[in-house]
Amino acid sequence: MHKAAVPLTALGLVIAVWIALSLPRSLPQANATSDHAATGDPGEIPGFRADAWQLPDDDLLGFVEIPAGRFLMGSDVVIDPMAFDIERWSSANAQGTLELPTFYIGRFEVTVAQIHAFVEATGYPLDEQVLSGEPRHPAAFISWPDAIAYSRWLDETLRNSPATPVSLSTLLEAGWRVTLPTEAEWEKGARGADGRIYPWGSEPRRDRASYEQRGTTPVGSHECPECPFGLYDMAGNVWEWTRSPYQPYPYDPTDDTEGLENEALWVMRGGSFADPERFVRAANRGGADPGARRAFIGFRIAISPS
Ligand SMILES: [Ca+2]
Repeated sequence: MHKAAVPLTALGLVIAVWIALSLPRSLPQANATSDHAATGDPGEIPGFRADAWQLPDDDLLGFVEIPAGRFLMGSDVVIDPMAFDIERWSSANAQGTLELPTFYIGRFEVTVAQIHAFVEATGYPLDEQVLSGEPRHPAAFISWPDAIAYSRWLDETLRNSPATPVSLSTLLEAGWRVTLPTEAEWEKGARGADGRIYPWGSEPRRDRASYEQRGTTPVGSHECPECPFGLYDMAGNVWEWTRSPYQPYPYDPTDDTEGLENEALWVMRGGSFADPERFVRAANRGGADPGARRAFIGFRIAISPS
């Protein structure tokens, strides 16, 4: 069953995001150089595999296992005074405990180089705003349908390629799929089980994330040894689409699969280079029109059992 309309408090953040979405579409990229061919092959990038769709060069092609178990979702304004009302779990409880099965999520945001591999394989129409980005930066100007299209292509590609690691093939053959994370999966990946405010702890840290900056940075630029699962840029750099429609809490997994044709906004998480620290907290929830293509919106992928 669907809940009632998004409450007024939620609309406040939605309006804030709408204002953000009305910013100029072409913000500059940090560290940009002019020697990159706009639509050419990105070639070899250290730490990534040109022979494997520019995915990260490790045993699971950049997918990180998030073990099954409970985590604390949402925010208590007594613990985190910067929390928005929409992060409150219910009138009775500020936070909720949610049990998730094992899933996998990308160590990094999806890069421009990975999008090139997708476009070259499929001819999917993406314009120069996406393709002219630096290869190791997060892909931006990505709409929700664009992110879904990439996920579906990678799902099919990994299923059918002999280059896919056996551990990933086994998951896919068992019915798992490459997709966007739900907002619950995303939040657990960002903050772990202990309810921390930022991926690294309770205080904002400029050495751990890219926020209040003029443009994106290459994925993985900010080491985060304190982060629970070793994921990079879960705070800042680009907002990340999820496969969850924007609904008031308490979070209900059935909202992610039922009645989606009626949804107007999709959840994105993590804040961006353009946002203040309040927006890059792990529990913050952004909502955007699925067709929005903006300089500060990208995504990361997951492999989910459901
Ligand atoms: Ca991010």
